[in-house]
Amino acid sequence: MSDVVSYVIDRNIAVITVKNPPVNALSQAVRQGLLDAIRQASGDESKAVIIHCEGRTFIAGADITEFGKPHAEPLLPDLLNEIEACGKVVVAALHGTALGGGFETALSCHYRIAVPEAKVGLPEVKLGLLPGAGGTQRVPRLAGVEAALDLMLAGAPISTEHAMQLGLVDRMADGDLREAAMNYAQELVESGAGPRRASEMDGESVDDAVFDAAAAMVAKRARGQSAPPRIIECVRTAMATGFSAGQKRERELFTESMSDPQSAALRHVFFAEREAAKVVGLSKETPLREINSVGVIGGGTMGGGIAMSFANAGIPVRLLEISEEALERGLSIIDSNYAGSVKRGKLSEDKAQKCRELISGATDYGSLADVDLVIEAVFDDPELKKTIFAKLDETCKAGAILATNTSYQDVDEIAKATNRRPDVLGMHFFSPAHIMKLLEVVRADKTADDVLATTMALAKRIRKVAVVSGVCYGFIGNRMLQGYFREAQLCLIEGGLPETVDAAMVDWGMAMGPISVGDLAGLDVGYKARQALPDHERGDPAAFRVPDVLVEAGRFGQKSGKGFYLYDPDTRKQSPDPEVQTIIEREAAALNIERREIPAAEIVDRLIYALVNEGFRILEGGIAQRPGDIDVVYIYGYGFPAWRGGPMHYASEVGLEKVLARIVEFRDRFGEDHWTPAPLLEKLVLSGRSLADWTER
Ligand code: 3H9
Repeated sequence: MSDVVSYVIDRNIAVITVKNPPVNALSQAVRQGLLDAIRQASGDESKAVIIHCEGRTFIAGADITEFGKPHAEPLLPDLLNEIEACGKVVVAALHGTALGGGFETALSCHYRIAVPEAKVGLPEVKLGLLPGAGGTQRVPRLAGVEAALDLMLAGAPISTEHAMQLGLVDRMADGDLREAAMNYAQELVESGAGPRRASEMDGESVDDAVFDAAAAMVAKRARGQSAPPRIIECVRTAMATGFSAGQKRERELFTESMSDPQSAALRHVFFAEREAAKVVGLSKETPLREINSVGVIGGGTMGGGIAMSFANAGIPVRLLEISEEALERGLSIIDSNYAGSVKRGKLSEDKAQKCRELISGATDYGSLADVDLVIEAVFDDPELKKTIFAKLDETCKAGAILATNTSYQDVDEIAKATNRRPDVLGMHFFSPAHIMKLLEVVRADKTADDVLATTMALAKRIRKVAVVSGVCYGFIGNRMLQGYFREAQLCLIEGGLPETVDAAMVDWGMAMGPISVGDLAGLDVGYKARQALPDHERGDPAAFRVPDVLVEAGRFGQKSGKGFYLYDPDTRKQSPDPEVQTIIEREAAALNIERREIPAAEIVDRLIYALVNEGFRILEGGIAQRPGDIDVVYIYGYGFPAWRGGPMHYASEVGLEKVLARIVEFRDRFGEDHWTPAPLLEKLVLSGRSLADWTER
C-alpha cells in the first residue's frame, strides 16, 4: 500500500500495519496510508479491521517535526473521524507507548487491546498543546470528566491496567499481540458486537465545581502556562455540546496553541533534550564499557541521592564512608528517603525494598576494587578529591570509570592525580540527586571517547537528562548562576526586599525566587567559599554585604530557622522579617547606595540577561556544545520555566538585538565590570545572524 502503511487480509481480518521508525509518528505519509487502508477495508470482503504497528511502539503521536509547517492533508482529526465511521469493527492493538495523536488514533478505533507493558497517554500539554484529534472529546465520553482532565493536564502516560480501569483499553493481550488482536476482532464479529464509537456516547453531566477545581489546580501547579486552561475549556465544551461542536472548538484551540510561543518553546525543549544526548564528534559506533556495578564515595545528601539513582535503575551500589558511624548515618538517610517515597505513593513498598537492597555499605577502598564505575561525592575540596583519586588509581580495576561529582573544581587537575586520565570525567548531579533529572557530564582534557559515550548512555539508563560540559569554574549551570545571584543581591541592596525580588522572578515563571534559593541552600555555604578567597577575588562587595551580615548574625537560612526570611519551626512556612529590611537599609546606607523602587521588569531583565550574557560566553568558549544544551541545563537543574524554552531560546524569542541593547543600557548604568556584552552576542547582532545560524556554523 505504501512504504509506511501496509495492508493484508488474514483469515478474513483486514490487518493495517504502520511501519515508520523510530516511533511510528503520524507523518503525512502515515496519515495518507491509514486513510487509503481504512477506505480499502471498508469496501472489501474483510469482516473486521485491526490497526497495529511494527517496531518498538504503537504510534507515539503526531510528527512533531511537521509542526509549524503548512498543513498537509489528510488532517489527523478528519482521518480519525473516518476510521471511527468505518462500518466494520476496528480494533487497535497497542504496544510500547501509544501517545498523543497515536492514542487518539486508538480512541477512534472501536475497541482497544494492549500488551500489559504498554503505556498510553495524552502528553500534548508538555508541548504546550492540547490533544487536537478528538482526544479532548472522546476521553471524557469513555472515561469520565475527572479522569480525562487528570490524563490530559498531567500529560503522564498510564499503564494498560490503569487504562482498563478507566475504560480506555478493553482487553489485555496474552502472547503475540497481532494474533491476540485478530482473535479479539474475530470474537467481536462472531458475537455480533458492532462498531462502538466514542463520539456517539453520551457525555456525563458534571457539576461546574469539577472544572473550577481543575482550573484552581492548574493556576497553582501550571502557573503561567496557557495550554492547561485550553484543555479544561475543551472538556467543558465536550460535555455541554455535541461531539462535532466540541471537536470544532478543540480544533480552534489547538490551532491557537500551535501558534503560541509557549508551544514553540516547549517543542524546542523536546528536541534540545534529545539533541543534548549527542556528543559532537563522537561516532554512534563508539564502543561502550559495561557498567554493572557502581561505587559511591561519600554518604551525605548528595552521595546518598546518587546511590539511590543507580539502585532505582536496578544497578547495585557500594557506598563508601570513612567510618562505620558515618556509614550508618548515610544509610539511614537513604532509608528515610525510601520511606518518604513510599509514603508519597512514588514507589511501592516492595519496589522500595528491592532498590534499597541493592545498596550496600563499606568503609575500605578495597571494596571498590571490582566496581565498573566510581563516583566521588565528598566535600568540594580539591586537595581531598585529589587524594581520593590517587587512592582510586591504586585500588580500582583497569577500565573502571572514575567520576567526580564536583560542582566547581577543575576536573583536569583531579584527573592528574591518577595515572589513567582517559578514565576520568565529571558527573555533576543536582540535589536531591535521586529526584533532579539533570546530569552535567564534564569532559576533561583527556577523557576517552568510550568513557564519555558510556556515561551518556548510562545517564539515560538511570533516567537523567545528560548535558556535556567542558571544564571551567562551575561548568555550565553554576558558572552562569553567579551573575544571576549577583544581580539578585544588587537589586536587593539598591532598593528591593527579599519578597519583591523573589516575587518578580516567580511571577515571571521561575520555580523559586533567588533569595529563597539562597536560604534553602544555606547562606553559610557561599560565605565560607568567599572567606576562602583573597579579597580581590570576592567580587562586588555590594553583592555579598547583606548575606555576610546575616551569616555573621547566625542566620544561615532554612536550616537555622532564619536567613533572608523567617521559617516556622514546625511547618517551615516562610515569612518576611522586618529585621532583614532594617539590615538591608543600614548596609545600603553604609555603602552610600541610595535606595530606589526597582520595577519588577528591571529585576527580571537584570537577572535573566546576566544568565544569557554568560551563556553566550560559555558557547563561544566551547564549554557548551550548543545553545539548546544550556537551555536543558537551566530547565532541568535550575527551575527555569520550560514554557519559556530556557535562557538562550528566550533571548532568541526576545530578539538578540533587543537583548544586546538592554545589556548595553545596563553597562552604561551599572558599569562594565558586570555588564560587558559577550563578544559572540555582539558579533551575531552586528552580522544580523541568529543563534540558529551560529549553531550551523
Ligand atoms: C500530538 O500528537 C498532537 C495531536 O494531539 C494532534 C495533532 C493534530 N514526532 O525520545 P526518544 C523522535 S503531539 C517526531 O529518544 P525513547 C525523537 O526526536 C505529540 N519525532 O526515544 C528521537 O529522534 P532522534 C504527542 C519524534 O524511546 C527519536 O524519535 N506525542 C516523536 O526514549 C527517539 O525518541 C508525544 O509528545 C514525534 N512525536 O522515547 C510523544 N517522538 O533519534 C513524544 C519521538 O533523531 N515522544 N521522536 O533524536 C516521546 O515521548 C518519546 O519519544 C517516546 C520514546 C516515549 C515515544
